[in-house]
Amino acid sequence: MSKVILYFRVVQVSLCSTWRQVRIVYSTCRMSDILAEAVKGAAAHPRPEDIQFAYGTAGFRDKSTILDPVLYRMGLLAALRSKAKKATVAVMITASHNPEPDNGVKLVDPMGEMLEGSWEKHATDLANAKDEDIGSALQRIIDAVDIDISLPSDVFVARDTRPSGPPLTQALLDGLKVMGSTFTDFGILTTPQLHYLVRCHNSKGAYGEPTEEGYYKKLAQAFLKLRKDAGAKKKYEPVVIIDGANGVGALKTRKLQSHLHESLRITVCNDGSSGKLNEKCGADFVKVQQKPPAGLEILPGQRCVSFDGDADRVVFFYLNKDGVFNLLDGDKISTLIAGYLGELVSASGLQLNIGVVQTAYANGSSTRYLEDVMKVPVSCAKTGVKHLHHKALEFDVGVYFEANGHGTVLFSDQAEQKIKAASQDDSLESSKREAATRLTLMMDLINQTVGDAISDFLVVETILSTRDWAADDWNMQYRDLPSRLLKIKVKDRTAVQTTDAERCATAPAGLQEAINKLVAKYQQGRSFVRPSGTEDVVRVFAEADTQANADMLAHEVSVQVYQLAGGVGDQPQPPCAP
Ligand code: NG1
Ligand code: ZN
Repeated sequence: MSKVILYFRVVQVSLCSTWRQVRIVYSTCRMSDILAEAVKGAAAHPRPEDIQFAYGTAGFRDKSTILDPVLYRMGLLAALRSKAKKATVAVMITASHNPEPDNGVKLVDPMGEMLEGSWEKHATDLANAKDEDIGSALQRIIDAVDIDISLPSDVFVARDTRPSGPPLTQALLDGLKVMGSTFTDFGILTTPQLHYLVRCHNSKGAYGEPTEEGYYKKLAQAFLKLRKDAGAKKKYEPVVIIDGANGVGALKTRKLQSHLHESLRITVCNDGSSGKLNEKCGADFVKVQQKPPAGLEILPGQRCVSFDGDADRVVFFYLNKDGVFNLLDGDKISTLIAGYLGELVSASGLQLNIGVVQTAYANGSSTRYLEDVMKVPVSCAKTGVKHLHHKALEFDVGVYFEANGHGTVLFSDQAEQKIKAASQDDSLESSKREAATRLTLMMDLINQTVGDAISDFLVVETILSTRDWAADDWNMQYRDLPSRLLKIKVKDRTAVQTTDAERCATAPAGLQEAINKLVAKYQQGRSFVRPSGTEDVVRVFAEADTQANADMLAHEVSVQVYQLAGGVGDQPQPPCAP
């Protein structure tokens, strides 16, 4: 006789204005009913047979028009993840820096971390299951993870400003409802705000107040306290122009502004009122094109900031007195932060090790500066913040940034305790206690859950103000080596495989040897290739002593990728002479 297990399931969820007020009506049902309903629900979210989806470095990302079935299935999966973790999880609907017609979805774990790696396979399997097989696909996950399906589930949901966001949210909520999950739809948020909220909620408020207002208050309070004793400045000007990428970062910066009072004068450009999301603007455009975004009028010396489409990346830039564009990317941000935190740690007298985590895309000059001048240990991780995050946990204070501006700082629990204790220890010299107090404020200002453009921007402003630096002073810490990033279309990008944190290609045969030979021709040459996790391309990176050489090395390596890894379309053409 088959065992009949009765489960509670939610049949009605009424959303009220705050997350706390969710009215839930329960009824009972059987697991087989839930699975059958999941299959039935798929009829409204049919999956096209000919498309394969993959949960990549940033979840699922594709043309928004084909994502409806994926969102429905991620609703089902998020409910299972919540049951498995016995905690609230979150789902963010965004395609970050991609063009507006794209969209995407990623799951966020209870403490605001990226979805645990082993679940990416479950996500991919469920997204690719035929409509009629959804029940068995869910059952396989339930069995593999040993999930107690009778447990309740709860999911936080948010999206960026893409027009495809609302219908995709609906598909996600359909999946959650089928699973009988409670949920809170926060509407439009930045990705890091959602990470913050789920952590606050699961830590029962220990990380902060679990509301959007609470987020602004936490950051603004720390920022204002860190500025309180700032004396008159000669070089640092509290004036900044923000390129909001025509996305959510612009809207949320406006909300933050009122909390900052007059401490920082922010002009928000590319706020979505006229331009398109990420079109000729935003952090990715500025970093890859190495030029200012459209939509900004800037004078030499003015400090400018670019966010990406979901405000988890930030880069700074300025024109020098000769009008030449200068980029201050994730590498410059991490050296700035590591240097300052290092000084505070030594001033506090605490024994804490600080390390920096980069990827192979980090500019070679930044790595040398950190290791040789600052004497800070540097680790290299695979592309994708989850890899950097993981490595950063090995330090008491781990600063991690991708060159493109995605990054944050992690303080270990032990470091946090020591810092807090020192800040309250009356027996310590006042200078030590003050340094520890500043560290506690920096911990509040930093969104430790994930890279956060708004938080990182405030951290940089704090350090520049403390050091009384203009953008030029910061930029002079080290000089970037010229670099070039290209992408090549190939038949199957998985033909390219890598090892050693992606710095060495193991397939196709002969590619790495060819790269080595080319690199040897150039002064300070370095190059590597890897398949993108978010686009159907192979990325080629090169750096060398001059821009012309970096461009030529990148081109020559691209030709090798094209020839050895099954390039499609026309063979890459050499760069035009300047
Ligand atoms: P892919 O497409 O895997 O290179 C890009 C970025 C990553 C990361 C992800 C997620 C580069 C070269 N790559 O990944 O660093 O940010 O997007 O958004 O910038
Ligand atoms: Zn992003």
